[in-house]
Amino acid sequence: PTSTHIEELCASIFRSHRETSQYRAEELQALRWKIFGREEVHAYQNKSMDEMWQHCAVRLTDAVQYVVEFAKRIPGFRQLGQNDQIALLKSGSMEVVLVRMSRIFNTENSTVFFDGKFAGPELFKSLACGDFIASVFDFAHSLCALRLTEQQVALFSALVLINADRPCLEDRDRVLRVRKDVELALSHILHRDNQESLLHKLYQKMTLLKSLCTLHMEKLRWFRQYYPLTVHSLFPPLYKELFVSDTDMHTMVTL
Ligand code: 4D8
Repeated sequence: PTSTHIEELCASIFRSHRETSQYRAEELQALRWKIFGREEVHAYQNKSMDEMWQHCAVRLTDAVQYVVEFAKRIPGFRQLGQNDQIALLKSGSMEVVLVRMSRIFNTENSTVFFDGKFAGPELFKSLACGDFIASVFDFAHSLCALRLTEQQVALFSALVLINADRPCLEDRDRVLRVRKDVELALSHILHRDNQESLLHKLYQKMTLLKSLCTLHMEKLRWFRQYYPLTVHSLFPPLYKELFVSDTDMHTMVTL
């Protein structure tokens, strides 16, 4: 690929990211003063475990939908086979949500924008997975510490999604070809920004993301043991298709 080709790819992925991220950086900055008060936090903490899980599943699915839209706009993604598009989203969409969380994370008080205000980890107490929530917040801290630009976040997100090592891919070579271009695009902007040392750190973050998503799946399996009907009847179809292994793909195939 020529350097204009790579420049165009950078611009295109950046545009896709901008058009599919719910909030702009300036908007978020202006929202920082909105923090849940004690009473509000208690109301979340006093929800029953299944009620809070369902609530979070709905919020998470909302965020995932924007990531699906982002994926569709990555040059080359739609040209992959349907099954490979689904396989990439199954393993990568949660990871990109967690990357996006760092845009919306306030490191000064360890809070994240959730349900209209900023919330600390204690708000999620009734999920009964404190270790998972703590790891997610730690990850947000560590990603924020890299101080990525929006363009770097965009290309990193694309790289997280287009991963030829994901299980169940039919045409791995094709995914690899798309990935090579995204890698070139990321190296290109890191070179331009004089931040080549970031590349290695970003690859380390991908390892962390993978373990966080494994933990999410473990927590979900655990929850489902106790509340199979909540998952079956009340969780959003897209959430189930992505994260519950024995669910058919009905929503996903209409991508
Ligand atoms: O832009 O869509 O408004 C988190 C979810 C973020 C999970 C969302 C969440 C986000 C993960 C709800 C529950 C990150 C934004 C809001 C909702 C990502 C935790 C907090 C999006 C960025 C912040 C702001 C719980 C949005 C990790 C795990 C899920 C379970 C079902 C138990």
